[in-house]
Amino acid sequence: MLKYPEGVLFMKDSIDDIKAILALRPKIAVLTGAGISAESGVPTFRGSDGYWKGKSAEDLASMQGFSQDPHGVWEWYNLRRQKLKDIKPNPGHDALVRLEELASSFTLVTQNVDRLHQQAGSGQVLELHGSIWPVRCMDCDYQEDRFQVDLPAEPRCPDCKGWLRPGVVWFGEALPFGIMEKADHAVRMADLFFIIGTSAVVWPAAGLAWTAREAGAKVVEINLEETPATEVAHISLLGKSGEILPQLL
Ligand code: BJW
Ligand code: ZN
Repeated sequence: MLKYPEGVLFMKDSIDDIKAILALRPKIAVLTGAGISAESGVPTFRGSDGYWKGKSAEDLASMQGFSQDPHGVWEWYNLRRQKLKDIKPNPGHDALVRLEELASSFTLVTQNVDRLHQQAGSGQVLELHGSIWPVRCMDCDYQEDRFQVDLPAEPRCPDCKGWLRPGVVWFGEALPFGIMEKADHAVRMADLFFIIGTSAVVWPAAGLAWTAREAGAKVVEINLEETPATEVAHISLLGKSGEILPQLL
């Protein structure tokens, strides 16, 4: 663990304190959520624009939701895929690429499925909830990245004609094998942990904030509003991540 210089007080709103830690080349772990992509034009899940035809993420992003209405759920994903085609990373994504250069080790953990971190140039990204671009068959082992946005409304497997589904993690499903262990390890090693643009209500991702605090990291939250994770944050910066993150560098 880093020894912090005298005078670093960890005020709830102090950007200078974060800069002082960054000057020491800390080990950094970051967890991002939909809020970091909001300024690129990607709707968040639990904001006013998060509903689709009156349905919430909890209704749509589950095997139950898909079984009840596969056509409707694919319509939702196709719409999101189409939107993403014209969307670019924003200054928040870019700032995380530069933050990586200031750290002695850096792990970016995201709940986002939009791949905007990778598009911005972030190196290794742990995608806890998968990605919207791969499709996989529900009946056989077929899977591949499909970057074309005009998928049919009921896409079928070319091998067995079973239903294809997006390569994301729905409620009640396990996260990709081994990924939580990697994220947990990085967070436990970190001197500084950022939790950015997430409502911190979806587990196990949200639990990383509590893990970071228990393991001794300084926890910095960046969000438009307070969340359940604010209680474990040493520093809580209220505002847009695309405006706050560049100020740290
Ligand atoms: C800005 C901003 C700006 C806006 N700047 N900020 C423990 C307790 C209770 C429940 C559970 C538990 N453990 C597990 C559960 C169940 C469940 C869960 O968490 N439920 C709760 C909701 C109650 N979790 C699961 O089911 C997970 N699986 C699991 O636990 O498996 C166990 C298992 C093991 C072995 C075998 C089988 C099972 C899986 C969770 C999957 C979540 N999937 C989704 C959909 C992904 C696909 C898709 O995209 O379609 O992931 S749901 C949706 O929520 C999506 C997101 O990644 C996730 C989190 O949302 P996020 O990113 O936080 O977005 P928002 O909209 O909620 O918040 C945005 C925030 O940004 C807000 O705070 C704004 O203020 C802020 N903001 N603009 C800064 N400019
Ligand atoms: Zn198949």
